[in-house]
Amino acid sequence: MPERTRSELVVVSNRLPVTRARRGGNDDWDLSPGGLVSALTPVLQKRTSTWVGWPGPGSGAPRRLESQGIQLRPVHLTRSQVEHYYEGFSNRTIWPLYHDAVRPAEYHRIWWASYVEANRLFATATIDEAARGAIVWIHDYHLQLAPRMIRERRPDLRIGFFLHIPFPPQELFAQIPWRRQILEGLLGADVIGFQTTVGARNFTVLCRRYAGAEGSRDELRLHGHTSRVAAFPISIDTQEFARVAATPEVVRLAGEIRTRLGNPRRVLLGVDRLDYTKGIDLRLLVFEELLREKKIDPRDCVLVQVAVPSREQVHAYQTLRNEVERLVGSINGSFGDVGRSPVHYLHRSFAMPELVALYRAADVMLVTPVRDGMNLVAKEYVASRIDERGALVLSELTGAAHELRAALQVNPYDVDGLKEVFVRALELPESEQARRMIALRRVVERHHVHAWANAFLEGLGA
Ligand code: ADQ
Repeated sequence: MPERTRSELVVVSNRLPVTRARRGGNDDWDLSPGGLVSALTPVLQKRTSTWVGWPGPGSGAPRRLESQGIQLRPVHLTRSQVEHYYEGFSNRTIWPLYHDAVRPAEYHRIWWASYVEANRLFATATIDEAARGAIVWIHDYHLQLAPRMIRERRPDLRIGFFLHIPFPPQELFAQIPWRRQILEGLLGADVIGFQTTVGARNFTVLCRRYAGAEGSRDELRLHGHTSRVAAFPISIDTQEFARVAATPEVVRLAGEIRTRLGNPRRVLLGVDRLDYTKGIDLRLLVFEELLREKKIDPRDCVLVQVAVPSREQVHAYQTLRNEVERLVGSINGSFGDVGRSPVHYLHRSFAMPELVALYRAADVMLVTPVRDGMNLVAKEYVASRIDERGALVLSELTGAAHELRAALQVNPYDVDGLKEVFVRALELPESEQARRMIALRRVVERHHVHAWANAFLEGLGA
């Protein structure tokens, strides 16, 4: 292996944030835009640093990469590891279970074995990259065993772990046949961060019960090692959203979107990864019922639903896609007319300025997950509404609801409650829109993603 400098900071996530770009007949790798990348780039560029992660299926990434002064260390996974560790244990066991088991979690020993094996691969790559006394920041549910695996071989490192999704209560977590190993894996970290205090509390209760850990609510001890447990609610690059929202291009595009929709009186918007936790189907059912009961007039009200393709190899996601597309078809078939559709469904990814233009074009933003660690879309909508207009309908079952108190909050399982709040949002007087939006904007202005990253790293002693 060529000589290289080991890193003072190593970030580890399942996915390496890169996309392949072909330039002049050569393959180049760019850092993909996104909240985590924009939050961490300034921190990473301040010192020698490496990002460890899987470059994605069949990407053919070389052993080492570099982009914008950050070293990238690809972890290559076999087809079987992708199937068992990633699609299996991560996305069919942990993901549904941690989201209130809204789909049944499946337990297979072969998936677990692969999860252990893959965590070891990430741990080994991290150990290889980290300088003596370095800071290691591990992200998310795919890598819950890595903190302990790393600590066992490198006690000199400061290890942080942040979970982006909810951490479930005892009644659910207790199902996992390997629950003790997962808790012990996480307790290898010095700082363990969650999106909410509820998640942090669930974790401490479980560690005492199933891992034999001792300590208080925010400090746990196991085998002579102490971990700090706390909530670090993630946020967005608020300034960047506000800057993009003010550009003439986005203002023009927002106007153009409304024109292309036929200048309806009201535009409702949903923007989600196509995931069964996001409540897209519930939202469509409520919209359909309101149309049927003539509480919404399809001639002056349009719903735009943007759904980014996600985890398409997993059966539950294929079923969800079919269901969403069936509902869209049924609503448009029943309530549309020639040249006029009540629902505009876009199954693809958008560049950030286009997304911000959609946020600016929407009178009502619908964020209705049945469970969500945080939900950045809600925060992005608020940050983009520099005009202090628009209404945010927000599920109580998101992490964001803990902070965005001035949103129109709703229990997504309560169909009548949802119907009421949709109608209320559509008719919200401008003065109330402004009052609420000003309060919401204050939250995201004060608490942005840079503050989040700094708080976590300070907690780690960086
Ligand atoms: P996700 O489940 O992916 O994240 P979310 O927080 O809403 O959910 O983030 C989605 C991101 O994708 C947003 O930044 C959004 O702008 C972007 N996006 C959505 N639709 C898009 C489209 N069509 N084109 C381009 N971009 C699109 C997980 C957890 C969340 C937690 C985050 C961060 O499930 O609860 O908030 O991590 O910790």
